Amino acid sequence: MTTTALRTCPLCEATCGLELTIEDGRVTKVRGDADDVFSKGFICPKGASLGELHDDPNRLRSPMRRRADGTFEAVSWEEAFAEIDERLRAVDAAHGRQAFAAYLGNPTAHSLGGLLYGRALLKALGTRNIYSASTVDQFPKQLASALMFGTGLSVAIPDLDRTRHLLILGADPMVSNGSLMTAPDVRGRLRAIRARGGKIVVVDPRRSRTAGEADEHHFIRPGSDALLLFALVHVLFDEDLADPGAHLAPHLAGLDEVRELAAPFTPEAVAPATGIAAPEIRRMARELAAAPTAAVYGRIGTTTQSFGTAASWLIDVLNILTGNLDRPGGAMFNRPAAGSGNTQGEPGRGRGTAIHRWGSRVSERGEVFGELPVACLTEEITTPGEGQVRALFTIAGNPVLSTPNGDRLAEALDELDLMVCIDIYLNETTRHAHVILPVPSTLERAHYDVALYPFAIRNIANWSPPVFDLPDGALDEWEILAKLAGIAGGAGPEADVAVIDDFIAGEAVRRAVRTKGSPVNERDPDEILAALEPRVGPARLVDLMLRTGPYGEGFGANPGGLSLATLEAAPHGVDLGALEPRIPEVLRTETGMIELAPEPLTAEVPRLVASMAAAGEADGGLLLIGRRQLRSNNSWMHNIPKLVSGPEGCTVLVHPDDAERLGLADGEPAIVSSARGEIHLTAQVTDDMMPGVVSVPHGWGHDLDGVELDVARAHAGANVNVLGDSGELEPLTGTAVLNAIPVELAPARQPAPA
Ligand SMILES: Nc1nc2c(c(=O)[nH]1)N[C@H]1C(S)=C(S)[C@@H](COP(=O)(O)OP(=O)(O)OC[C@H]3O[C@@H](n4cnc5c(=O)[nH]c(N)nc54)[C@H](O)[C@@H]3O)O[C@H]1N2
Ligand SMILES: Nc1nc2c(c(=O)[nH]1)N[C@H]1C(S)=C(S)[C@@H](COP(=O)(O)OP(=O)(O)OC[C@H]3O[C@@H](n4cnc5c(=O)[nH]c(N)nc54)[C@H](O)[C@@H]3O)O[C@H]1N2
Ligand code: SF4
Ligand SMILES: [Mo]
Repeated sequence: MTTTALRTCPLCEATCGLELTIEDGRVTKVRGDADDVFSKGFICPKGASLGELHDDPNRLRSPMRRRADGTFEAVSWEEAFAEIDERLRAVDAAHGRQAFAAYLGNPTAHSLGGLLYGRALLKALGTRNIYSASTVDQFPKQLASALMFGTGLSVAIPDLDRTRHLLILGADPMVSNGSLMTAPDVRGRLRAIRARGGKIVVVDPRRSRTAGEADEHHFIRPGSDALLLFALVHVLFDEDLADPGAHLAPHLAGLDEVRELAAPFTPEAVAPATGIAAPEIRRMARELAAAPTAAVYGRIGTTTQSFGTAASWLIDVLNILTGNLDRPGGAMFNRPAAGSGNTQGEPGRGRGTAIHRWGSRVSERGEVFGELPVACLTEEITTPGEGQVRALFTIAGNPVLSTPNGDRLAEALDELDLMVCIDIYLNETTRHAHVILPVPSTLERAHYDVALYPFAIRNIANWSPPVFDLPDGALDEWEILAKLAGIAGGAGPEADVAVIDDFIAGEAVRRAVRTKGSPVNERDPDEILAALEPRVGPARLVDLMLRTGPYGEGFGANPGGLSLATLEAAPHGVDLGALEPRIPEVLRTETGMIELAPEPLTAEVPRLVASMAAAGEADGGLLLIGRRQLRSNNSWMHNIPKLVSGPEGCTVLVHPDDAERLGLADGEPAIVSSARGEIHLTAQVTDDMMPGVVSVPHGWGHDLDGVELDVARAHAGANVNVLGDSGELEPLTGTAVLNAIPVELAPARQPAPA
C-alpha cells in the first residue's frame, strides 16, 4: 500500500515542509511539499535522506549498557533505568547534587521531547552544572539581544523578503540554510533581493557560496568583525548619517554613549586589523545608510570568536542607527504562535537579564541564561574537590567532536561514575556512556518547532504528527526524559511517566494562570487542564502554548483563535503573516527602553581598542576558521551513504600563495597543528580563501575506538576541535573561540599514523 505523509524537516533551522511517500511501511521517496505555506516545495539533500536516516542499521533501537570490557550489550528498559537509578543514588549519597551535570546538544532544539521535557530533567537534577551547545554557538547573539531588548529570544531577524540591502557577516546561509534566521529556500530569497534591485554584501575570510550570490564580498581578518562594525558606526556618526527615525527615537537609551565609544574606531584605525581598506569601509557605511531598507546579519563566524558578544551587539547598533530595526525590510522581531518571553507578561517592560549570578567551580566562568560554558566541562570532571562532576547526562550531544579539546574530554568521560546518553547512535561521545537510551526515529515522533519559529522571517505555525507508530516496546524521547526526571527526583526506576507528565502540564497551566496579561490569568487551573484533555505529552503542552499564545483562542477568550486543533486541520502549516513592527511592546528591559550601551557590552570596548594595536604586532602566521557543508549536519549525519559519497568533505582549504610558500599541493596530505594538538587531512588549494587563513569543518573524526557508525568510519575525517583551546573563551558568555585560532600547516610527507 502507498500513502503519503507531510512532515516538517527537523534537520536544520529552515523548517521545510516535506512530503514522504510510504510503501509497505517504508519511506521510498521524500520531496518538498509544494503546498507548504513557508517552504513551498524547497528541499535540500539532507531532508531528502530522512528515509535513509530512519532505516540506518546503526541507529540504536534498544537501550545499551557498557560491559566491563568496554563493549556494549542490549538491555531492557527496566535494566537500563535500574542501573541509572542505582548509580545516580550512589553519586548523590557520596557527593551530592552538584556532582550531577547535563549537556544538551543541538538536536534538542529540533526535538519537541528534548525541548519540553529536557527542562524537567535539568530541574530534577538540581545542579548548576548545566551545559549546552549554545556556548559553542549562539549565546553571544542571545546575550547581546537580551541586554538590548530584554530577553534572549528577542533576536532581530533580517526581513529577507522585503529588504533592499543585506550585509552578511560570518554566515553562509546558502550552505547552512540559515541560522537565527529561519527561512526555507535562502537561495531563492537572496536572488529575489537582487531581482528587486537590492544589494547583498558579504564579509567573510572565505569566498563562501553565499558570497558567490552577492554583489560584493570582502575578505576580513578572522575575529576582527567588531572592529569593522564599530568603524561603520563611527562613519555613520561622523558623516551625520545616523538616523534611527521617529519610530525608534523615543525608545532609545545610550545613543550619545555609543557615539563616544565609536570615536577611536576610525576606518583608518581598523583597516590594518581587519584587512579592509578605509575608503571601502566608508562606502559600505554610506550605502547602508542610503539604502531604502537594509538589514545587517551575522552568524557563527561572528559569534564563536573572541569578540562574539560585542560583534552581535554592534550589528544591532547598526540596524538601529540606520533606522532599520523593527521596520519592514529591516531587522524585525518574530511574534511566535507558541509564545516566548517577549510575548508574555506586561508588554513593553520586564525584568531584564541578569548574568554571572554564579560561576563555574574551577575557572569561575560566569553563568549565562542558567548555563556554564561547555568548554569548562572537562576540568569540572577532572579537578578534585567538592562539586566535582561525577554523573553526566548528555541529550542529543556529541561534545567529543563539537567542543574544544574534545580529545581531553573523551579521556575525562571515562572517569565518571555515571554517564547516560540519550541519543540515536553509538558514537564518539556515547561510547563512553554506562547506559545509552535510544530515542525513536524522528518519524516516530510528533514535531513542532518551538525553538526555531521565534527566529523565523515570517510568523509560521506547523504541527507534524508522527509518521509511524512507535515500535513495540520503544519509548518516546519525552517519555525517556520524564522517566529520568522521576529517577533524578527520587521516585526510583518505577517512576510513573504519566504522573510526571500530569505534573509538568499542571505546572505549566498554573504558571499561565499566574501570568498577568495571559488570556487565562486568574482562571481555574483545573478547568484549563480539563479543556486540554485527552491530550498528553508534548501535544498537550503545545496546545496550551498555542491557545495561550499571541494568536491563541485563549480557552474561549478569543474565539476563532489558534489551537493545536487548528494546526491539525492545516497539514501544510498556517502562515500568520509577515513580521510586523513590535516596538515598544516587544521590549522586556527593566527600563522599557532599547539599551544601546548596556554596561557588560561597553566593558568590552577597551579590549577591542587593545586588539587594534595587537593586530599590528601579529606575526603573520595562519589563522584557522570553520565552515559548514551542505551534505553534513555538524557531527552526526555522516553515516548516510548518499550524503558522504562524492568529494571528500573534511579538507583544509588554503590560499595558493600560502600553499606555495609551504610547499603544499592541492590534494596532498597535510598536517594542521596548534599549541593544543594536530590533525591530518587533505589540502584543498583555492583562492576562495583569504591569504593567511585556512578553513577546516567541524564534526569529523569518526575513526575512534568503539564507534559503531559503519559508513562514517569509512569517511572519518579529522576532529578540528583538538586544535582549539578550551581555556580561550569569549569573556561575557564563555562561548568557545572556534575561529581565528593560530595554526601551522605543513605537508604530511609520511602517511597519517594508524
Ligand atoms: N570547531 C567548531 N566546532 C563547532 C562548531 C564550529 O563551527 N566549529 N559549531 C558548533 C555548533 S554551532 C554546534 S550547534 C555544535 C553541535 O554540537 P553537538 O550538539 O554537541 O553535536 P551534534 O553534532 O549536533 O550531535 C548531535 C548528537 O545528537 C544525536 N541525535 C540526533 N538526533 C537526535 C534526536 O532526535 N534526539 C537525540 N536525543 N539525539 C539525537 C546525534 O547522534 C549526535 O550524537 O557544534 C559546535 N562545534
Ligand atoms: N548543511 C548544514 N547546515 C547547517 C549545519 C551543518 O552542519 N550543515 N549546522 C547548523 C548549525 S548548528 C548552525 S549553528 C548553523 C550556522 O550557520 P552559518 O553561520 O551560516 O554557518 P557557516 O556555513 O559555518 O558560516 C559561517 C561563515 O563564517 C565565516 N567565518 C569564520 N570566521 C569568521 C570571522 O571571524 N569573521 C567573519 N566575518 N566570518 C567568519 C566562515 O568562513 C563561514 O563562511 O548552520 C546550521 N545548518
Ligand atoms: S534545508 Fe534544512 S529543513 Fe530544509 S530540507 Fe534541508 S535540512 Fe531539512
Ligand atoms: Mo549550531
